[in-house]
Amino acid sequence: MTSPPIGLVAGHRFGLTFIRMTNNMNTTCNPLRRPMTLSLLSGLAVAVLNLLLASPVPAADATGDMVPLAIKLPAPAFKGTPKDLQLGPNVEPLSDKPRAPMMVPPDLKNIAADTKVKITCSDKNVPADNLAKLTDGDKDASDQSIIFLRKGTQWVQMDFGSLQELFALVVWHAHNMAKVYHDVIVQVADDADFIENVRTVFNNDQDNTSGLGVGTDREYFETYEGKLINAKGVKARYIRFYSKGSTESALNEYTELEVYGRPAK
Ligand SMILES: [Ca+2]
Ligand SMILES: [Ca+2]
Repeated sequence: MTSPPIGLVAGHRFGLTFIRMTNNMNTTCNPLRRPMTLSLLSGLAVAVLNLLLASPVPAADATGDMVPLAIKLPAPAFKGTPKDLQLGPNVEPLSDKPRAPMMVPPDLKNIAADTKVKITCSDKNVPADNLAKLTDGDKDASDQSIIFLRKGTQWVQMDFGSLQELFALVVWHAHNMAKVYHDVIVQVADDADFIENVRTVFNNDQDNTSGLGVGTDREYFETYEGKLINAKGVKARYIRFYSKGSTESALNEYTELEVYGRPAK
């Protein structure tokens, strides 16, 4: 958006060349100086006219035909933050304004909600019907909407069955009170064991206590809006959502996960 349209750059360069050429001609006393200068002048006039007549580049071209991502939000369950909360050094302040929408391609859907998606997790004590709660559309802050994974670094994984192009992820751990989750990491891979072509989409584990690398993203407060992560069109079949407890509990809570994407071409 900051770079000038190509026509303007070309016109500017043409102008500079024109000035240099006329300067040279003034000093060399060329008998052809006058007609040449006139023809150059008329050429420049045509160029400027073309530039003026050319329709301006619409701003929408920068984002293509992107649309704002519509996310269905649950009711907020708390307001403000307690003063005695022990926070790390780099926590995003809690905003009291609604989040700005993310611009995405128009043909996306929440592919996590597809019944063919296979969901697994690192805690073998979590029954399969509990995992189904992660994509049932219920994002409520109440206890029965939340599933619990044991303490330590834990993950929830999705297998989409085929290569997908991922644009937006939304994560609701638990928004029943003001809390900050630790070691929130999202990775994608080409295999179920996360060995092949592993790419990190989000990582706020700044002290690397989960051992997946030093994260540069910020910690954040859990809210009814969930955490919206830009996956920037990364292509993958598998995705993993990591966490390592919160300021509230060593346990890992999950309420809902949404993945907005489309089949990769
Ligand atoms: Ca749910
Ligand atoms: Ca950490």
